[in-house]
Amino acid sequence: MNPFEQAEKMLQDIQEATLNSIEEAEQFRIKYIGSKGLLKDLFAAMKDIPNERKKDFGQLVNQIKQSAEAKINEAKQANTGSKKSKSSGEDLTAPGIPYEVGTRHPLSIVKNEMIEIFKRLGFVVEDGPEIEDDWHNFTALNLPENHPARDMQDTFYIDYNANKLLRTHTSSAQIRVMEKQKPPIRIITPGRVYRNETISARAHCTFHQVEGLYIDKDVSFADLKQTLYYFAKEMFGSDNIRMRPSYFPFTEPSAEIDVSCFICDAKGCAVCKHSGWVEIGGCGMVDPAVLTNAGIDTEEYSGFAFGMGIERVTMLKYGINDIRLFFENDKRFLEQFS
Ligand code: 2U9
Repeated sequence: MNPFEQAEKMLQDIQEATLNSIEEAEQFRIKYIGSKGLLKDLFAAMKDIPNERKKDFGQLVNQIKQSAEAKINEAKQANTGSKKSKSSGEDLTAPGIPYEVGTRHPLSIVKNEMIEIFKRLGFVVEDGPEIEDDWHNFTALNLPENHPARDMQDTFYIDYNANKLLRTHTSSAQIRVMEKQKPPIRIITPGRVYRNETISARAHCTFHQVEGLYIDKDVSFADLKQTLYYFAKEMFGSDNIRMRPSYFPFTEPSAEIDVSCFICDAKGCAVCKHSGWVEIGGCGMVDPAVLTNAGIDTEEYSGFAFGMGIERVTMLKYGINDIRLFFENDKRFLEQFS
């Protein structure tokens, strides 16, 4: 066959071809117009065509190319759209199933917010073990054995004789920092704590705290108040706090911290029990006995400390009325914090 005959035959083959799938159309494309396809051979044959017939031959080759392309497009159109793929039986045009993106737990959101606020004041995050010993959880914090204040924090003992218990506050982590680091110390210890409490809407046997500790020369109660004032303003947008005298074994003087009710603007509501104030934690000047226990010279240094429950802060901020919701992993609850 001369090149003209070859070209005529190819055109006829192309026009008569039936392509039943995308895969067949692709094979067809490779065979005819692919980089090593038959059409390339025809173009190469052009050099052997006499000059006076080159134009006709060129037109024929172009016609072949256009016919092949049209055939491929036709097959593609006929085999896409809502048609099912023959190979898998899947509808390839069906919309995808979106990935479910998880959300941060509300306690993590609020914990991180609290950390950011205290970081802006120069506090550094520290951590400690959840399984503690008697010294770090109690004795060093001015709670010697048989001290009645130990009853305030019903303790889970892992092994009483082996001196292993679950920490009842993150203050134990702060004792560990004081033992290894000289002042100035400006730390917060966010973390999980455990207390043997009956579970109810207001109390749980495990919860989370952010405790803070600042030890340096000339640290005063005014510094403590200003720190908490800044926190309340950043966290709740409330620019008014008050301190009520209280008692903690590890601080003297001690106080409970109230913030003016940001829900009702202190006019009185269910959250503040119509008092205009909500309690957010406790605080005080570190008892000199605690500083001495941790090897810090009380002639040179003083410090303040504070503690807040993350659950309580979260409940206040989002108007949540049952602490158990935090531990049930109910998606309907958790998804509201996305
Ligand atoms: C050191 C010395 C003193 C931390 C403090 C409180 C007062 C307090 C409660 C708030 C709500 C516990 O989670 S809660 O139930 N905490 O009232 N915490 S002073 O005092 C320290 C800490 C570490 C070395």
